[in-house]
Amino acid sequence: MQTCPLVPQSNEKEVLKKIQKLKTELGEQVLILGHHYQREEVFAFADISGDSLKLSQQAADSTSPYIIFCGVHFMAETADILTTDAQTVILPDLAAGCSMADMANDEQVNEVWAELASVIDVEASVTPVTYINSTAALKSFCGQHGGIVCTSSNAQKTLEWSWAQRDKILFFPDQHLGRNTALAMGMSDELMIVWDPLLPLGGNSLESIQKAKLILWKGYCSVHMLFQAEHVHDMREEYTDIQILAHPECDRSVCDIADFVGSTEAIIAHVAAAKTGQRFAIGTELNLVNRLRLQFPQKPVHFLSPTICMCSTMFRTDPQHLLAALQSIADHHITNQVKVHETDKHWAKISLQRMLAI
Ligand code: CIZ
Repeated sequence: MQTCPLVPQSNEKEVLKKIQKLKTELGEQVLILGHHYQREEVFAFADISGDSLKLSQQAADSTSPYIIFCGVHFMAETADILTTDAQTVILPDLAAGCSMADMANDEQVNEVWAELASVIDVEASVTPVTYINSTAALKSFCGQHGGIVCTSSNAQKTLEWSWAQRDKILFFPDQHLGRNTALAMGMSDELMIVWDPLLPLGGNSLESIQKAKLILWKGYCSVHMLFQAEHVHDMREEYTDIQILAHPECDRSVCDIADFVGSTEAIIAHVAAAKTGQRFAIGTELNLVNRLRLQFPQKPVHFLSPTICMCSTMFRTDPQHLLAALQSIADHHITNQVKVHETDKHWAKISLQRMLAI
């Protein structure tokens, strides 16, 4: 794989001007997708912005020969899976990954599946569900084993679908999205177990595995883990009228006491629909919270944590990398292409299509 040589630039204004010029020249040849967590200077150039569900749908519908995905690696992989062979997906900085996605790999998930098969009839009783924040190999695993992909926007629907297929769910890699969603659906704690891939039987007894309806992989998002219940209490003490909005990747102790729990799209819609003057403290990635603050100056928006926590890998895509990606298209010398292996692509597409169908 070829990587982008960065265009040497010190003056950011010049870089932004060059991006605009190249974007205009390339016209419909290129579609720029921007995830909500992107920094403002990059986000401003997105033709379409959204969460991974919306962006994967847009990628699937697009006919542009080049798609520049301003996001992280798993998102670009998803776009490549859903687009045609004639389309090229580019990730401006190939080092833009997701530490949570790295918490479950293909080999580990296959080992856990085999371990489960040693104690229960795994193919007949377990639906594997992977959060979209995962590698193409895990989406492929789900495709092959009758499973599905989910995002934080459709987690409840995908869990409903999955339990309609089989009695149990193996949910990876984010335990918090799985747990918070199931709790909101009324599932009791006794029916959920956490599987630590480093321990025999995930650290569980045979009896608890047999009883479990939801097996949660021991993964997490390090950014959302920084929000704590005491931040919610502190905000409420300072502002009596405040509403606390939390992302479902946050710990249960935060989600349980928040006024609203939802995906980025749901959080944005909630703030947009609120009455003027409503104050919010939001527990999700900082770039999105700052954007909401600017977008809704009549609705005071606070970051839920007193310490700054932004997704450092999301932050990697800067204007310089975006410019280099556009330049590589203009020069007909594509760099930073993300291409999923054909075998994974086939099965991963099946699990993504199951998600898009519900
Ligand atoms: O689904 C996504 O794009 C992510 C990672 C979070 C969200 O809630 O949108």
